[in-house]
Amino acid sequence: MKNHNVEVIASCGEERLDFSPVFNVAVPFIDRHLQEGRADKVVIRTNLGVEVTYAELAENVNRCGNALLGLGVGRGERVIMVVKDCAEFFYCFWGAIKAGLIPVPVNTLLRTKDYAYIIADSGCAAVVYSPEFAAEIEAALDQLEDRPTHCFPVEATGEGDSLQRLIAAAATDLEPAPTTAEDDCFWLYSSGSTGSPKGAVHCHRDMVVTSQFYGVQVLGIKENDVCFSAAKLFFAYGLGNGMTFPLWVGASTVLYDARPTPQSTFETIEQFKPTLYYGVPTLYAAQLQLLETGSCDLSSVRLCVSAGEALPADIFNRWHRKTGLSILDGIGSTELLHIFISNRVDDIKPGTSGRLVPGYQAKILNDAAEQVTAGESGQLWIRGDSTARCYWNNPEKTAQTMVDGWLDTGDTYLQDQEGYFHYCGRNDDMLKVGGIWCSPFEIEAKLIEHPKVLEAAVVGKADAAGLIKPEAHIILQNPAAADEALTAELLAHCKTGLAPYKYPRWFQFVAELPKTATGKIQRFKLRTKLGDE
Ligand code: 3UK
Repeated sequence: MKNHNVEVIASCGEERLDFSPVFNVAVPFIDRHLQEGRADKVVIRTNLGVEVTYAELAENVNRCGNALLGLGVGRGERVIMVVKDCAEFFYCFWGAIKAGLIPVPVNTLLRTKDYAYIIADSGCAAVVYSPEFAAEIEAALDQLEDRPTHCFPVEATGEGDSLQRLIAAAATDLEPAPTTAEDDCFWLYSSGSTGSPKGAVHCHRDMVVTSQFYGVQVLGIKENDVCFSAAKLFFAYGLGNGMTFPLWVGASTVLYDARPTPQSTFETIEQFKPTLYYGVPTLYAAQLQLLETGSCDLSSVRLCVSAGEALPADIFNRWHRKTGLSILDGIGSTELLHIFISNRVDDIKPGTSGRLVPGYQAKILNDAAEQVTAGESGQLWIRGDSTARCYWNNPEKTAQTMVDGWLDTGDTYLQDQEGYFHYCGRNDDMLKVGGIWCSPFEIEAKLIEHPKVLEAAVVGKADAAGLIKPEAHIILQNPAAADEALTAELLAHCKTGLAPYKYPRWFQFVAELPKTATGKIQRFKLRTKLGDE
């Protein structure tokens, strides 16, 4: 087989991927399209009016790889990307990969202390950021003892370096680094329950696996599809939806550079007419609310996808009634890179995550580590070829989570008699809010900073649509001070230091918190069960 080639081999209805011994994943995802005659096809359209063809994409990927190499970033070194959804995200991500460097896209909604942690933990050689995030990034860099050598924005505001200037000045030809399918390729940080993010290390093979097994086999994505992901590229979910799946089949993608609102998402759909639309449950719920009073022409869309947290059956049904469209709910994770259990266009059971995606195996274990029988719940473990190799710099967490090729998802699931998987909650205290991780410890720490707060416990509570939001239980220094003004004060306090989705939506002032004999807060005792309200 030629270098940098991957073949999809089908036999007996099952598919297998065969990688050439020298394999750089930028070749099949970027360069292949020029050989296959797509040079002039537009691959990226953005809300700012930018249009990029496959030929321009390939050239800018080369330029960007050369620019990074020219700065002295070496093979295997990390490039942190705090970049909004825009064409340069593609150039930087694929340019780094083609040059043998490791891009690390990071959540753009984080705050200074998270960035300081991730930059230090990754030991990165460069940090590239959209100017919108300059204040948080520069504050993070100021906190560090060892500042990475190269830190620059995508677009320059003044004189200095910028990704755009470096790209413009760089050479247009770049040989792909001679990597293999098992070599480290890119990382994604996932939040941990103690608040410290963990870098999941993915190899060159992983994006091929998710694109072929979920993108092609489950979504049936084809060259004429137009993708629009409201979930951003820095999430593993958005990265597949809005970038790797369309690039795998020579399709196109629509990028929206700001925070998605129900309104802006509908406008983007009407303007760019995507065929595949990807959202998260909170957004579908908000869009449904908007459809009560307004309307949106969704006629271009053939299929909607939801992930990040469980999609309540009620939202599926209302969306279907209102738009005639199905939403495929599927569960994915940063560690497995994309969705591994999913509903199918012709096989949907609302309120469940569906069945296994081809290429993945599942087991559900009870507390004695034995497989449970149908209908019984337990811990969900998954095996598949897109699993991260390890967590960077964290052998303990790696050994706990990745065992004999199996990955502990941290979720409780049951499989019913018909084979559908039902989500039953997390095994830890972590919350998913709008599809994004929230650590209760982090929110509690913020609350305790406030001089009037003695103790705090944060748990997830379902709102009217059945979606989880943080609820704070608070013991005050002076219990008599509890009133609406204080609630407003605490809310404002949380909104200043926490990522925007993390503030508590409810405040309960209590006299005591349930604790174990060793003083650990028993958050499970504070949780209102789904469906109680
Ligand atoms: C939860 C779900 C119920 C679950 C992701 C699609 O969410 C993604 O990755 P993360 O690492 O979080 C993983 C965890 O989120 N979850 C995700 N989807 C669902 N729970 N139903 C769902 N449909 O706790 C899981 O362990 O942020 C989603 C594709 C790629 C992804 N990385």
